[in-house]
Amino acid sequence: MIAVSGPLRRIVARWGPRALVGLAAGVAAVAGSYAAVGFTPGFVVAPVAKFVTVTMPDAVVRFAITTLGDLGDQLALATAVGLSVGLLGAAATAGAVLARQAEVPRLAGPFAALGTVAVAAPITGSIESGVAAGIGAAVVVRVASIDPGPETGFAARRRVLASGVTALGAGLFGVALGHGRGPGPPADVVPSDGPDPDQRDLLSVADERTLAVGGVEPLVSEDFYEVDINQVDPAPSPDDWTFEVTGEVAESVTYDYDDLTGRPAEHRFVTLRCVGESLNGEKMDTALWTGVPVSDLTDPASPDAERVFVRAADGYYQEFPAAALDDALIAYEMNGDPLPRGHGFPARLLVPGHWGEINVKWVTEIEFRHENAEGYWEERGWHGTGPVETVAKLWTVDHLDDGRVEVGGHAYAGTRGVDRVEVSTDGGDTWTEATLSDPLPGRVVDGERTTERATDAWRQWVHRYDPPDGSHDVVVRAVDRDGNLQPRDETGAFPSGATGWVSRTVEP
Ligand SMILES: Nc1nc2c(c(=O)[nH]1)N[C@H]1C(S)=C(S)[C@@H](COP(=O)(O)O)O[C@H]1N2
Ligand SMILES: [Mo]
Repeated sequence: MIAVSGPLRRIVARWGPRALVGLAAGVAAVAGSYAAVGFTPGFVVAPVAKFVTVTMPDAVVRFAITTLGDLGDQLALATAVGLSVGLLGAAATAGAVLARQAEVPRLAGPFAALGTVAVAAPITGSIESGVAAGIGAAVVVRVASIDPGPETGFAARRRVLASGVTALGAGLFGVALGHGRGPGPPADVVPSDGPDPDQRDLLSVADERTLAVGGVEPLVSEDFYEVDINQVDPAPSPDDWTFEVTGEVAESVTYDYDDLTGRPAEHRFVTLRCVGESLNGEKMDTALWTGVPVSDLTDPASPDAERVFVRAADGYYQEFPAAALDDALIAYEMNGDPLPRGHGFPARLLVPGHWGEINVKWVTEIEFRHENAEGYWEERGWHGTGPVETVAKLWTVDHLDDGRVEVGGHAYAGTRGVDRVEVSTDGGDTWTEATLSDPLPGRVVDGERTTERATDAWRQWVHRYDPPDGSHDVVVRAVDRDGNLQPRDETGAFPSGATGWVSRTVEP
């Protein structure tokens, strides 16, 4: 027990139950919003999470990205849920208190609802979400009849309990109802009959070229990482979505989803890697993407400028040299299916050989410009608009039955291509070439397979050796097709990508 005395005790007695009921109202309000719109930008937690990210000091965001990784995302989401509960709970309480001051205590519920809607609707931009939040709060306030003046003891406790149980019920109801809300998976929105023959063919070649190494993902990732500035992804409908070419152009041009998907398609394997990941991190993945060359869409506008400013439906923006778009793709399919929502449905940019951050998802506009500007991450101190560093990752160390040790991973060098991966099992004194998977096949353009060449995709590597007695250090490094050795200098991810050679101590 905490000993509370004097005036403090009176405050707690007077406001404690009210605060708890308010909290319960907040829970029910958030649950109501979720029940109405599901995990979409209309969910009240979405704008709150955005506010948290925007107001968080850059250093904290950087720490979350480089050190906490996915845990950072989960913490941010949990914080946003907590703040949303507090915010809506406060709004509901304010409404209820107002009802009492206006001497209409019976209207505490409706007043709490009004208070909640007045906050939830504008911040979400969704009447539906706001009204549902208001209903949730009103039900709790009604059940608790929070309103009558100071009250202590048993009655107050009963009210708090009743409101808690109601909030719990609302929470369960909200989760059950909201789960199926929001836009369905893109494959439901855009009819898809799975991979077409070209895509099937390319995917099966990737399958054949995948080395069987336990603990190393196949050449086409099974679980593609996601990095987003928001906790809740946008969900533009392909019916409303447009893509515009603007700025220093002879004439602006706008395309809709049908314009995009109606054009001759190109399929290519592309690896993406996030500049914020640690050296041996796992924010590096590969997929078969289908789309339209960006130049097919920008050429009709006759752009005449050196820089581009690219915008997206989630408020994200990036700025980089227009030349980086020379061989870029606007992709609308991934591994033969419509882009998953988390990867940018209806369409995203793929910029060959560049860090993930300029591969803008949910892309809506390319503006040509003469002046330089900073993108979302550059404003926060990062330098991630350039080409990727070369890296060989060490993703598995396995003691085989025959006594040998198997080490393996992926290597990626952007459009330079991986030429070889070298492994040392003595801490870097001597080096051996690892076995590499064959490069992924070149692109298919309008049904025709181009001659194979260095693709902008990773390769797998594996090395098996007889271990020395005792522990030893395995080190790996890649060499690109221009003959550049992976940089040895060790730097952290901030600001322009982690460098160094990955090493690991192997015990006998
Ligand atoms: N619209 C938008 N595009 C975006 C981002 C984003 O938050 N919003 N994140 C970028 C970053 S930092 C990376 S690393 C890649 C990740 O792409 P993925 O989530 O498909 O793996 O998308 C980039 N494109
Ligand atoms: Mo990234």
